[in-house]
Formats: sequence, structure tokens, C-alpha cells
Amino acid sequence: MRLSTLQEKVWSCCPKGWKSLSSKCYFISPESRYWNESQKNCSGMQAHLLVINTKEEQDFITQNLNEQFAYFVGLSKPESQRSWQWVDQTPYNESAAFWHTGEPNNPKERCVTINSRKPPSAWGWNDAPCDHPLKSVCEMMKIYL
Ligand code: MMA
Ligand code: CA
Repeated sequence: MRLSTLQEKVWSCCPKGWKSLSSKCYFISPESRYWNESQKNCSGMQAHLLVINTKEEQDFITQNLNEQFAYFVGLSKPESQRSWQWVDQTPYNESAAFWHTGEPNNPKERCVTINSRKPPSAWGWNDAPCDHPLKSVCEMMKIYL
């Protein structure tokens, strides 16, 4: 980030309707789409599907989600690959993964969702089919003016 002197304000911003946390902006997409269409929808807005780097980031996002729904995030196992891949090339780190108990559980489920399971409001990850339409979350860097 640019250095600021005592007098100089540094302004950072997110598009209207996006949520702001730290250096990122987040958009909860209410439309249901396949995983690859969800990612295209984000990239059409100069964003990408949500990459979860910390539990704090996940907790901030899930405060704004509806427990009735599952949301695609930017983690998948592409056809040719055996390991999980974040859309922005962040290395997949098992110690910063927040899978529900028993997940991932199905090699045919190659796209990751975040959803709430009982006990009340426990948000976690589930591997799910890529070609079932779901809501999603987009993320982009803030812009510094
Ligand atoms: C669903 C589906 C799976 C998940 C299980 C957990 C029945 O399948 O969401 O991805 O692993 O539920 O019970
Ligand atoms: Ca699963």
C-alpha cells in the first residue's frame, strides 16, 4: 500500500452494494448458477469466486449469508487434477481448510460450497457437484485512490 503522511488521507473503496473487510470487497450473488458460470459471473465484474484465507474472513462472510442456502466458493478440483485448487492460485492449505465433519466425501463432487449445518449456524465446507446451480460469493481487491 502507498505511504501516507500525517495530513494525507488514504481512501479505499468497494463497488456499491459490496461488503468491505480489510483489503477486500465481497459480493453475495443471489442468482443460482453452475460453479463455472458463477466464476465467469465474478470475472465479468473484475472479481473471482471467494478465496478463504482465514477463519476470520470466513466468519465475516458467513454473517452475511442465509443458512437455508449453500454458496459456491473458489475452490475446486479441475477435471485433470487430483488436488484442490483455489481460483487465484493460492496454495491449498489443509490447516486453513474448514470442511464439515465427514467432508470432502465424494470424488464426483469437485466443487466446494460453504453451508450451515446443525448444531445451529455451524458454517463449513462441503464438496458438491459442479453442475448443480447454487448461489455464490465473489471477491475482489479494494481500489486505492
Ligand atoms: C448431500 C450432499 C453431499 C454431502 C452430503 C452430506 C446426500 O448428499 O450435499 O455433498 O456430502 O449431503 O450428508
Ligand atoms: Ca460432499
